[in-house]
Amino acid sequence: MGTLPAPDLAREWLTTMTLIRRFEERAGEMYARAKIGGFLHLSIGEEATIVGSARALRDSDYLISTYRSHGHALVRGTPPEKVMAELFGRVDGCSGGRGGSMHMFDLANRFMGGYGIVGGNLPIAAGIALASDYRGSDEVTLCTFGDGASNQGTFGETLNLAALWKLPVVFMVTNNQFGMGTALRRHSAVTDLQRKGESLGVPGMRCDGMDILDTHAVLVEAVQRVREDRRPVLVEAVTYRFRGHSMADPEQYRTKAEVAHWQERDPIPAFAGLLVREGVIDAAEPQRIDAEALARVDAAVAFAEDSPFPAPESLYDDVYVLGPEVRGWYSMPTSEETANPPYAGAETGQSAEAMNDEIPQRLTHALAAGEDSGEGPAGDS
Ligand SMILES: Cc1ncc(C[n+]2csc(CCOP(=O)(O)OP(=O)(O)O)c2C)c(N)n1
Ligand SMILES: [Mg+2]
Repeated sequence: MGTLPAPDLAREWLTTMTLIRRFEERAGEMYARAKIGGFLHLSIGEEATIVGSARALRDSDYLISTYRSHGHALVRGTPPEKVMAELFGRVDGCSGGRGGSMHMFDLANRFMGGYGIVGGNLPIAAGIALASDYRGSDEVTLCTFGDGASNQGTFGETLNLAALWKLPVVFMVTNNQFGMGTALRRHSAVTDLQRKGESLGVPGMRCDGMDILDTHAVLVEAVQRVREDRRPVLVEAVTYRFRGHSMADPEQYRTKAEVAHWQERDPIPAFAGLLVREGVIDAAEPQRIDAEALARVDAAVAFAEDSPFPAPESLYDDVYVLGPEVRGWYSMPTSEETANPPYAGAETGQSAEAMNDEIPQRLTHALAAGEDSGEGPAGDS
């Protein structure tokens, strides 16, 4: 267990964990009321892992996460209003309402997303770290992913390359005991996840992800090692998600008793109780912090409700990179650039205008003919 931080910091950690918890509870309610579409993955129970690790970073460091990343956006400083508006698919969301729950993004706060592909963020983290070194900075990238993702090909490929190229990445596997409905011991031959990078040249560390002090202490050490040595490490944070994998999860793979057992270690009351016992805060403060969190979440919902949906004619904005440096058949105009398409379809012999007009038309026809892949919460995400 780590040592207590200065009182202001300790209060901030408790405040942020409480905000994430209340925000996610409300997001779950809003999903049930159909205010939020697509999928919704909550990290309730994992707040100490999120806040303890992120607070080991400098503002100039990068954080990259998975589809379970509302808390990661909040801990990096994205306003709750913008996170809630993103969940609602509104234009004022942190990804302009185009990403939704799985694709939070906030470049200004160096939160690099939010990815729906399990393990998809690991190679991106290596790229960010390579860019940091290329620019000669001492920035570190913290890349979080799940226990299930540690079985992905990208895990081995990325850790190998990161070790070989000496990239400054802290890989943090958030071991919440399950990949969807499959328990760790049923999906991974090696359950001591901190050891999974050893053969790839990436040393391992472990923290108690239910304990913010331990998580923070271990991550401070990991970040410092990576910053100074410019070599990756792998940290396993042992935690538990109290809710289902996503909102559509009957949870037949675990018992209520098991969930209740882990809930006894709920990181928020545990830390609040410690701060009261140690005299850092008075006994009434956790309740005040909680009331403030609820008020902030109320404001976030009101903001999201008031924000408009993106305009239909902006559908093709920000889909493809346009410009003379990226030439290809896939270039299509955004609404601002329709007047002056930068593309010249030299390879196909087709004019830029013809290509650029054709693609949206084809999509529109396909949608009208019902050729889209359908919608709704079915599927396995
Ligand atoms: C490449 C890929 N395969 C499968 C899926 C479907 N899928 C979504 S989440 C998930 C489980 C991942 O578990 P874990 O890495 O432990 O993260 P957790 O959900 O527990 O945070 C799976 C298999 C996907 N999104 N991407
Ligand atoms: Mg998991």
